[in-house]
Amino acid sequence: MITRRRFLQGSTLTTLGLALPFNPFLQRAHAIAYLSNVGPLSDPALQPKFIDLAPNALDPGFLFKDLNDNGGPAQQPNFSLRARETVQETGLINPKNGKRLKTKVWGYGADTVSWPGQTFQVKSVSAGGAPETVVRWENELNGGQHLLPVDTSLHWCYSLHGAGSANGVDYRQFNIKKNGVPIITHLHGGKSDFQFDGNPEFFFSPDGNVKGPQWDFVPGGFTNTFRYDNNVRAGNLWYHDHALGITRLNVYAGLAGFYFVRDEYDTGQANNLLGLPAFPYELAYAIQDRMFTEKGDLFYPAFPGDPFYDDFITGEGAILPPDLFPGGGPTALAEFFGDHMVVNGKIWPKTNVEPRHYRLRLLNGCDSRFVAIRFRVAASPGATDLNGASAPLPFYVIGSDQGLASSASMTDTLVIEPGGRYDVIVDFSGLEDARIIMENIGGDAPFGGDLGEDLAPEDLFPDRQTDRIMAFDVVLPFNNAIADSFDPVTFDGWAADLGFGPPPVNPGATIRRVALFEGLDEFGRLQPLLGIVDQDSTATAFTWFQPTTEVPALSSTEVWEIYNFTGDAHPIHLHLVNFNILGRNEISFTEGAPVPVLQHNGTLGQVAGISGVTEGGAVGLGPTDGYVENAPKDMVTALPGQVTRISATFEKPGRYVWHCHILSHEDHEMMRVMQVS
Ligand SMILES: [Cu+2]
Repeated sequence: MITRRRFLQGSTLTTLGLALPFNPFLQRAHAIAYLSNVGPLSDPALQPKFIDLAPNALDPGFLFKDLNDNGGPAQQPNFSLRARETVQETGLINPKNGKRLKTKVWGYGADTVSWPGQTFQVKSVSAGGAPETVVRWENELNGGQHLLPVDTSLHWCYSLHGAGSANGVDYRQFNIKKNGVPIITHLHGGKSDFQFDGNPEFFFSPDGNVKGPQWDFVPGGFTNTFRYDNNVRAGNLWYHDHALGITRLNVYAGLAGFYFVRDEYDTGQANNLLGLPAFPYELAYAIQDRMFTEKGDLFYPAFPGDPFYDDFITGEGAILPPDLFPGGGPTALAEFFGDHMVVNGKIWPKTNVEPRHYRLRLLNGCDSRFVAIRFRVAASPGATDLNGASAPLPFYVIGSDQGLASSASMTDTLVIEPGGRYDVIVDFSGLEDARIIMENIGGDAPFGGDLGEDLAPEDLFPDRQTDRIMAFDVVLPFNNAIADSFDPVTFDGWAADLGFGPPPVNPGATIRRVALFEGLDEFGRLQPLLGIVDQDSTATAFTWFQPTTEVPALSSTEVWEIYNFTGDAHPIHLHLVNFNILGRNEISFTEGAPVPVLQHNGTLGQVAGISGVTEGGAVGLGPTDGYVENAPKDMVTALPGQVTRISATFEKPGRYVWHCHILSHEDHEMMRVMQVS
């Protein structure tokens, strides 16, 4: 395991060897109304565990109301939703007096909003659903300030300028105080036309007066009424904010929710052919990590003295000019790891279950954290930690991001990458009166591939509470009126007959070699980048606004070879498509002298020159390693020092994006345009 610190010490990028040219675009970062001095942070060890019930995102009361379930030639599902500020209880208490605290968050909703947003459940065309779901997105974040510190030095909505914004508008005339918070909702996993895909340069402000530059190139111009394609198979999509350079903060504030597609097989109803548990035995949980202040406010580090600041700023030798960063911030950090685990907006919740099979629809909605889950029987029904817990229980993985798997995989550990979704069957039968804890054996640090006992102490929080996520108390009596009919043999039979699993591979597919880099931005802050591997086995890194290099032909199938030259794993996401993860190989390469990387504001950052890229032996990753990938995926874990191969077909034309789903990375240039034409 290469920890971040060890990797950086060994890197060639220890000094900023490049002169920064005079740059007329650099301007003072706006210090948004936010105080670094927020007082003490909440101590996760003093917070209750497994007290509050986890809201089930598939509870009928939590579904958006216009569900198109009235049968017949379908009425078009139609939703009018808003993003707005609200206050909710996360389960946090004041440890001194036990009183419950309230947390200000942002949510999506219809009449009332919540974190996470309410759940969409729509029918596929094949199941009789309408061709499209229509959603009107209202931005009501007009309070004049963000909940969290905004680093306005990044390439973001209101720092686009004439040279870097496609429509020539200088967006530096806008700010959050005057114009409100820009948002744009992305349906993650959706096969959406490009103008409805929620790409970062399609943001819009609360009054709609400020619109991202790409709206100028859409026939008909700006609209906040989006159309989502229902001509897809059943899958576990999700929706979240994707505004340029501020996604990490908008999602952290609460802007995310589930979007389930049902079809004629995976109906979501009891007595489905596949024998899949249905509500109330189907549970949907968004797993996130957060930090809070002692008063219950969301906390996001950005100033000297804050968690990670020293690791990612001073520890790397970054020098933040005081005129741009008064008081040392607010600055983006390379990654974020929260010390409180949150499920559907509740810290360390629990759920009461019957002794039978349950279907869990799990989403990793964290900024940077890879989780690796296990299920273990606690030492006692009241235990709040894993001391004396059983060996991990076996469970089945039956699907992932965009649909069901080609067979059920038995495992006892499952790695869930940030942005990834997994469809899991857990059997609680025979565990009457027990408490089963969902454990996390992923570290509190950038993921390098190690789990559990292989983690270095510096990759774990002291007095770590993030080793547990939630609990399942087997205290409900078995309801004989509803059969417990999940059987992996039955599932595998249907999977073979109906062609579940990842999309088919085209042997003649074009091969595209792309790459992941870690460089430094103009201030010496770690800057993750995407780029390409050239014919001569050198590699070139690019920032977001540099000319597009990923240009798949419409309807073509391509194999993308993703070379990871960094010290960490990156969860890579392609919009529009789902893919087949073909495999991985070791790579070797030479890191040379730093080469300049043009930044959005005309300054130069740098990245180590890469040459001599060669491929080594195959790397096998399977269920026994915690990786289950035999399903349609739109996320893939690209491990360090490896090339990861995926195969995808590009079925709609237009301007899409591909990026790392570590939100702090995509906000800091680890995102590129993907133009399908
Ligand atoms: Cu990344």
